[in-house]
Amino acid sequence: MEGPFKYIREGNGKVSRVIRMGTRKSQLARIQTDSVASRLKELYPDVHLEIVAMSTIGDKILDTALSKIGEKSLFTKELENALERNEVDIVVHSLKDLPTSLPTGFTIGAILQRENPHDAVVLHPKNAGLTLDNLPEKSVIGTSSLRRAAQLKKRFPQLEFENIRGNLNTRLKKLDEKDDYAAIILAAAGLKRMGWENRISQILGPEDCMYAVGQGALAVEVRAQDRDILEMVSVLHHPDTVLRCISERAFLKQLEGGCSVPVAVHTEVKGSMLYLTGAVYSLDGADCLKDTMQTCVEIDNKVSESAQECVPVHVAVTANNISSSALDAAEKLGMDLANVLLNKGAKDILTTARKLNDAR
Ligand code: DPM
Repeated sequence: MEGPFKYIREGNGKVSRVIRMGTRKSQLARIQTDSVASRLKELYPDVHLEIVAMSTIGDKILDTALSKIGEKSLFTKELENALERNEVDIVVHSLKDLPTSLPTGFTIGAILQRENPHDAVVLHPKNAGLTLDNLPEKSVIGTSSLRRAAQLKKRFPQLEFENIRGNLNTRLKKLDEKDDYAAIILAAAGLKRMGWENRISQILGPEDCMYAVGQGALAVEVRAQDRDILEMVSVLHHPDTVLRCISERAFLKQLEGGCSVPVAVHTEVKGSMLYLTGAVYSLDGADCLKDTMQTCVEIDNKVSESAQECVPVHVAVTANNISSSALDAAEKLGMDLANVLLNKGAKDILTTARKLNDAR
């Protein structure tokens, strides 16, 4: 039992490899990590999974809007340090929290089937039965997402928008126990994973609010050189989700946007076609550039050889078990759509939004 791997002798005398999974300490992060752990356990009954919990900058700074902290890998840095030091082998994230480029040495080895990617309205109990359309004028909606605020300000000008921070538990508590917010906006996927689906009073469709790049999908981050672990987690890839998310991430990357810019997307796979709608907004939503493009992502059987030296990576995702021509097409779709919007002035809209946000 040589090498960098840790092994354990089980009660029955059998020796199993130990796979350590790093997670943030928040309840959502734990639930997400546990769900990937149980998938892995089903697929590989012989591996011994260990869960290592740690806090990140994003968990520690609770009073500042995410978009203002300015730390790029807010929720990921401590976990990546642990990966690098071989203290953990796998880290589970919400894909939307992972930057479009990862530091050297890391890659996304799996993207799991996407949950509902849309945003949801959670009402203060006193407003039960109402919707964003008929809440009283000047009702305060809590969100610190520039993307949500920009789209909803334009669509519902009679409402007011204010920041709300903290993990999901904190936010729901702030909503229910105080009278500061009439409603808050959260990702439906997070609410569902927490078992709070019953708090969703309205799902926002694309005409109201398009979602964030990668929203609703879980991602497994691993060491790029760790071929064993990469191969092990690659079976978790959900091909349609991977193609959609690669196009979304390529769109964001080409725009040079991060997690703190008002950029939104909507994707669909229909047959062999991948459709991507992408948009950029000014902070008040008044300026908006939006377009839709599509490409063919027919899954051929030419999957890239995993034994080859140079493993292709698409916006930090390694997916050797998915047709490389489909991955290339998805990535190109995102870049092409971004270039269309950049030609119409997207850069100016985003630069102004960033400056105004920093000055607040
Ligand atoms: C990112 C944003 C937010 C999270 C920005 C955005 C929401 C921040 C806020 C990049 N990450 O969406 O425009 O409301 O102040 C986050 C959540 C989930 C992953 C929670 C949520 C769970 C759902 C998922 C925070 N990251 O958005 O309600 O897996 O997509």
